[in-house]
Amino acid sequence: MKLILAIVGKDDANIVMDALTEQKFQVTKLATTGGFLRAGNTTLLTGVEDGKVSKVIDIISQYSSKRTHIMSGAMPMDLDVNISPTFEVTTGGATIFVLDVDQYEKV
Ligand code: 2BA
Repeated sequence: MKLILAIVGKDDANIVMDALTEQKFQVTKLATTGGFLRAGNTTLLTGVEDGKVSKVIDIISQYSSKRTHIMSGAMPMDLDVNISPTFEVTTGGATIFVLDVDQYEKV
């Protein structure tokens, strides 16, 4: 079994969850915050059999859009780049981690 941990944009979270639950995958939604932009995003947890991982990734990819954020002020980290009053950061579609699950119990 695998645990799929997907970080998606807040605006995409519900449609991704709907698509996963429609296909009978169980999902848990966590409200999270990105360390770079310090903006809210959503982390979805889905536990699935190994053979269904690619199906879940396909669904998440299909409903996660790329977004460009225009940020103003100083860069949030001390980066070796030209500083301008505004800068663009692109996020998404989704950042996906697939982890091995040693044990899965419902008691
Ligand atoms: P944030 O950390 O707020 O990052 C937002 C976007 O800023 C990233 O989009 C990336 O385009 C950019 N970015 C992040 N760190 C950067 C840096 N040091 N220098 C320049 N640009 C940087 P995504 O890659 O799509 O990531 C979206 C969110 O997914 C991230 O929000 C973070 O919450 C999570 N994430 C992405 N990769 C991760 C990782 N390896 N480990 C943990 N969380 C991750």
